[in-house]
Amino acid sequence: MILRDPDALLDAAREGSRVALARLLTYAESGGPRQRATAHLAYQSPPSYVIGLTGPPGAGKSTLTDRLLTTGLAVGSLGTPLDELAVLCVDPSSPFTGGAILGDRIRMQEHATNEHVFIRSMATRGHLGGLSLAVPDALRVLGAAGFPVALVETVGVGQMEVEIASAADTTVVVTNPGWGDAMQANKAGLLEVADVFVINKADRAGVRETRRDLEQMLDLGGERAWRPPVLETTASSGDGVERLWDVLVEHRAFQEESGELAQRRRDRTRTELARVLVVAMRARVNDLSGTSRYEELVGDLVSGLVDPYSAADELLGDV
Ligand SMILES: Nc1nc2c(ncn2[C@@H]2O[C@H](COP(=O)(O)OP(=O)(O)O)[C@@H](O)[C@H]2O)c(=O)[nH]1
Ligand SMILES: [Mg+2]
Repeated sequence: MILRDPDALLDAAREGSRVALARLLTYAESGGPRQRATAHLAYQSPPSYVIGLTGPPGAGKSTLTDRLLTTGLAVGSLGTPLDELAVLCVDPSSPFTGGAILGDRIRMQEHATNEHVFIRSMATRGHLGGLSLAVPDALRVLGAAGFPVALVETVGVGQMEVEIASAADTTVVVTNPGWGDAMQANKAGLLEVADVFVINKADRAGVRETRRDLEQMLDLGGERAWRPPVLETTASSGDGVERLWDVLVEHRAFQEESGELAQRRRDRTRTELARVLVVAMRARVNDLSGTSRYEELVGDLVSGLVDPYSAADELLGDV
């Protein structure tokens, strides 16, 4: 029997059905009444602890994520062994589930068949900004399904990617030796979201210069209770990955003890609600612009009987 009801699907997902979980995530992405019902359920459960990895294409995020899965499952989180981990691979630049995401799959192949790991890819569907609603919803679905920790890999370093990456509780910015060019454009944005910097491909030349650049940039950021550490990894061999995992656990503990996690989640919730409102308002505007009253007001505007602000006020009167 094929389940379609979000309630029943969530029960099945909690009992370990990956098929049910995958279907719920499809609902979360696709909009419509099922998306609403899924969100309604998902937001009633506590969220996963979300670790985001972001950085330019080719930086080694997928390879690193693959290593983190192994380490995370073995070492666990804050003294609690992890029975399962989820990964969301997000590619805002790709309209299809092709290219980069296929690469992610291959990079994480070792875990693709591991029953303790769930990997899901998301690419831009439909309207721009769709992902910035769909990713938080998908993460909540993972939380509701019972994953204590989820990893999110986001391609790119632009504002949009950074926005998605900031849906995480801990954000790792993955760089490489000679990182400067790729990230110059959005240095400030990256500095703002990074909790941890990783210089991956530390087996290559130029690590020292890159570290110096990053530390200088962090110096300019001033005093903070948590200064993002700059770590070095070689994801392809696994060097430095255990240290990275330890730092992720430390950052989580820091945030939980300082109250920063609760604050941060609240701030994020504020932003997410505003985004949902914008989408709802846009739909309302679309509806309004199809009414006869709208056309009448357009006529009045053309004739100079009304100004556009008063017309908008009138149209919005019953919002
Ligand atoms: N030399 C070296 N190559 C790496 C390292 N990590 C990843 N790579 C390679 O870099 C390429 C891109 O890696 P990938 O994980 O797909 O990067 P992503 O696009 O950021 O997800 C692959 O060919 C990897 O094998 C590393 O630490 N050192
Ligand atoms: Mg990748």
